[in-house]
Amino acid sequence: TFLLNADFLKKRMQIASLVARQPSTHKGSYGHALMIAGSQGMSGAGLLCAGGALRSGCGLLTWALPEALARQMTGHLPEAMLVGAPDDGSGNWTEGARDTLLAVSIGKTSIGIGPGIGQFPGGQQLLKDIWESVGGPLVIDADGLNLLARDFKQLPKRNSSTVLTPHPGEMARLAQLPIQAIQENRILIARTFAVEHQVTLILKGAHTLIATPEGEVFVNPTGNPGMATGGTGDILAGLVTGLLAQGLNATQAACIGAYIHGYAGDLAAHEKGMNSLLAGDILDKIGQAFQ
Ligand code: NPW
Ligand code: AMP
Ligand code: MG
Repeated sequence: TFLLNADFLKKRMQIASLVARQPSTHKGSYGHALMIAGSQGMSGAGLLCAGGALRSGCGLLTWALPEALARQMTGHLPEAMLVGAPDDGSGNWTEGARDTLLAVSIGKTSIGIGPGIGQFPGGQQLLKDIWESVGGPLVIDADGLNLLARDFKQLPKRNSSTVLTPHPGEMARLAQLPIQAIQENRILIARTFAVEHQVTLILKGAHTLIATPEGEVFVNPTGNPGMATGGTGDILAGLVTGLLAQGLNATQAACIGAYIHGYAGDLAAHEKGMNSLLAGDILDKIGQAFQ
């Protein structure tokens, strides 16, 4: 078990080469992430995780969302390209989005799915199809995890990296254990799950853990209880997706993503106070955290 710190991120995770851009590069050098997030009533989750991906430094971001919501979101995040997927007419996801999502995933260098997508009829099958049919690095968070939880044991191994970002409640659903059991055995449960299912797991909460498919576990020291507020996890999902898009491996993206997310949370808490910290304040501090 390793404690993450700045020295470790520099030496083992090579964070400096991520932050220092080569002069002759262009946006095509930094990957194209796809974020599948948000639904009617949870457009904020989509905005926050798309924002996290953009602040990671990825070259391009496409945000896929239900088409009625895409119309409402036009101009809200001008840096993101929007793809409206067939929905129920009111901005909620349906299984009918499948072909659009599979088509738009082609050529993307990473894909993130789950924040604010809700639980919807056909959602389980849609998530299974994405798990099985989409190539390249995949990040699954929030409702994406909830939709997969019941079938998790039956899923085939993916050929590319898969990063899961559960909070303890989501981990309890995935592992089919009570939340208390998760919290009492965080390191053991995270490591066992990551090795058994060959995924990279970010088990969130105070002292977020990163467990790798090889059985390594990293403990993140950054972050504070001010981050216990809606939308903070959505930003982490976007940040990790955006780091993967740039070619970092899953261990690097998960460790750097969790560390920078918590560090940005600490900078935001210093300025606003833990009590008043908003998820959007973390987004605004990601750049300074990288510096
Ligand atoms: P409790 O309450 O203590 O019993 P859910 P969600 C537990 C979107 N959002 N330690 C907690 O337990 C998300 O992206 C949209 C211990 C409870 O059982 C999702 O798509 C926003 N327990 C959707 O909402 C902003 C912990 O987990 C359960 C824990 C639902 O996600 C908000 C709650 O989790 C949100 O991000 C901890 N550290 N943390 C927007 N602006 O659009 C959590 N629990 O039921 O999965 O609900 O996380 O709010
Ligand atoms: P979510 O529940 O998905 O919105 O994720 C919450 C985010 O805030 C995760 O990155 C957690 O690690 C972080 N967080 C929540 N509570 C705390 C805490 N008490 N200390 C440190 N980080 C926290
Ligand atoms: Mg969450």
